[in-house]
Amino acid sequence: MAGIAAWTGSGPHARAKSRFIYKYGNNLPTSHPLNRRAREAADRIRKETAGELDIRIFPSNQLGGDTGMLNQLRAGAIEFFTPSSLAIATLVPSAAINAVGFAFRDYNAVWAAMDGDLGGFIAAQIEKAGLHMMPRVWDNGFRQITTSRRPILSPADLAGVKIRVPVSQIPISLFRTLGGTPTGMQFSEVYTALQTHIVDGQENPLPIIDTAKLYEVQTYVSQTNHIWDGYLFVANGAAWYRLPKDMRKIAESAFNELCMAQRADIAALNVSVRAALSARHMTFVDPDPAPFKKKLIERGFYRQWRERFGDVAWRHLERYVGRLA
Ligand code: X2X
Repeated sequence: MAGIAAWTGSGPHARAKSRFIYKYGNNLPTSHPLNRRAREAADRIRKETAGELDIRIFPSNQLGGDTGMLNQLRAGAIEFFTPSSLAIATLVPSAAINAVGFAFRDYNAVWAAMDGDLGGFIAAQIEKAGLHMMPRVWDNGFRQITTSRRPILSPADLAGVKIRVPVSQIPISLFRTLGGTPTGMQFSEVYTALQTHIVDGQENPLPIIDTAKLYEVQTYVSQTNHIWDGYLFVANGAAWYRLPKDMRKIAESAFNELCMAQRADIAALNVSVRAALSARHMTFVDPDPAPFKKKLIERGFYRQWRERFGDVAWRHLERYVGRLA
């Protein structure tokens, strides 16, 4: 970590002698709302604790890829990390229950679930793994497919398409079932892999396609909305409970409030980014989700994942999205 400067520390209390200096790593560029709002939260926490809790942000995979950061979080080498639902699944499989393909249709259902029993279920699973999750889940977004050669309009178009997905079982299973050729890869490798055509495409929400400049190396966007993905604000359990109670309260309320602002940022971007990316010469298509879902049902995707997640997790999900298969 030598030579890496945190993206923080310019506030009025930055030079106060802090009792707790905690590191927070993530995989996104500083221009993404997750980082902008997390920085506001860290500034506010520093101020409200009179500089005693100083959270230093390391964005853009400075501390390594998701797998590395998850290991560092468990070991206590970093105190905070925001894995996406897909990334946390490598450690807490049931925490990715919201990432079942084509489960959520819109944000009303997403936030009802994540701020309700489904989110509570996920938080409890994470706590059991020795970590602690802030109650509010931040927005990554609905994932969309980008490609370089041709747009994806139906599952048949995925045949022979090498598509990068996060290192996680569920998106690998999803794209394999749909007939594509998925490759699990850390986000830190994605831009170069697309640029050098190691893969033909990838899938991510529009705000990431924009802030990570994937439009420079991709041509088509297929708005499949195939997975709704969140960012879980997770702390190392021991490090979290080491903080005095009043400090935890300050931190949790700052994270929760700035999370709501971050969700609003993403909602605004969901409206504006399509035009911005079109202006950068990306071509958008809006496939009908029905044939994708049909193929998943026919090939037993939901049956298989129901078994893997277990009935309890599955019931929590179906309460918000209806019967899946
Ligand atoms: O790796 C990705 O594609 C990203 C940035 O969306 C996640 O964090 C899962």
